Amino acid sequence: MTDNAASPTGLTLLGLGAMGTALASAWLDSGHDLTVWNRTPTRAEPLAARGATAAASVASAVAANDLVVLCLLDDASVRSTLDGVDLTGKDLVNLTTGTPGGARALAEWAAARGARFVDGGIMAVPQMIGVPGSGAYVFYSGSAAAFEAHRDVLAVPAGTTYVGEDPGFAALHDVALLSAMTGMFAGVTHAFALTRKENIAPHELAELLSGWLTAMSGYARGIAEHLASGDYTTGVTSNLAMMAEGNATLLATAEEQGVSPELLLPFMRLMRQLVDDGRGDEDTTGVVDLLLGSRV
Ligand code: FVH
Repeated sequence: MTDNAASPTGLTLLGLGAMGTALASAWLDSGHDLTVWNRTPTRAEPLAARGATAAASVASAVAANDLVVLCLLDDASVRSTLDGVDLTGKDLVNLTTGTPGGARALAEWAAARGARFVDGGIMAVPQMIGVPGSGAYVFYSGSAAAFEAHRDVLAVPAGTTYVGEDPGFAALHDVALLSAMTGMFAGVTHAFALTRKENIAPHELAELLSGWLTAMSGYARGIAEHLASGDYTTGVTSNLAMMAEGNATLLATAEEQGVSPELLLPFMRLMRQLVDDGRGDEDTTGVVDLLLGSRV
């Protein structure tokens, strides 16, 4: 839920790419006193015309407010942008996408400079920012005190989901969801390849895929139940033995249609390994353990 009714307060935003500009726009729309800086200064001009203060340097932008939000390309650009700038007493909220380890290192780097650090993982594209009901939200982790101090301001462009004091957790949640999305993209891509040469309209297939993937979305909750209980056989309706046989049909169909199975094979091999280990009565939860090299 966005909260465009938050009391207007001042903040600084470093980085005015596609996402940074969308964030800036939401804060301006809600009446916040916004100072912006961007490496390429012309990107600040449209925002300045709408009331933002365009700072001439990173140092003056940071000095303008206690809350400093960063939305840059990567961790390296965050460090190089803030290099040599006085961060004493500042609250840094880093919305730049990075790894959990990178966020933890940045938190230490910020603490050594007297700043509190909150990392964020944006679960949205720019078009969803500042749009009530769009479903946009941001995972936050790191300093709970800093997050609480700025929760209302941070809730203006997108919903907020705080996932813990570990500064790496926002990135870890972000990447976990993006990784699942990548697997879904792979499956959808394979499905379109299977039907591409036939008289099957892409839009029709898209509707069918959308409905089917929505219907299958409970899969994640089933895995969670098994991981929580340690019993991978409870409530299994489609077991591995059956699915592994079904995989042979998927692969044979790919061959008939002249489609490479390369997007499917890695997962199918791990399913087969579990069946060969005598675990055909389970579902795919055991693949989690195979990926980790052991059962946690
Ligand atoms: N756009 C999206 O759909 C995704 C949604 C999820 C979150 N990501 C992450 O958000 C970060 C910013 O993404 P963006 O879309 O704003 O990216 P760009 O439009 O490419 O803008 C990049 C900004 O970073 C500045 N920049 C790049 N390198 C440096 C540097 N070495 N020093 C200082 N600033 C730098 C760049 O400045 P300029 O090119 O205009 O001078 C832009 O302001 C990102 O982590 C996504 O993964 C977006």
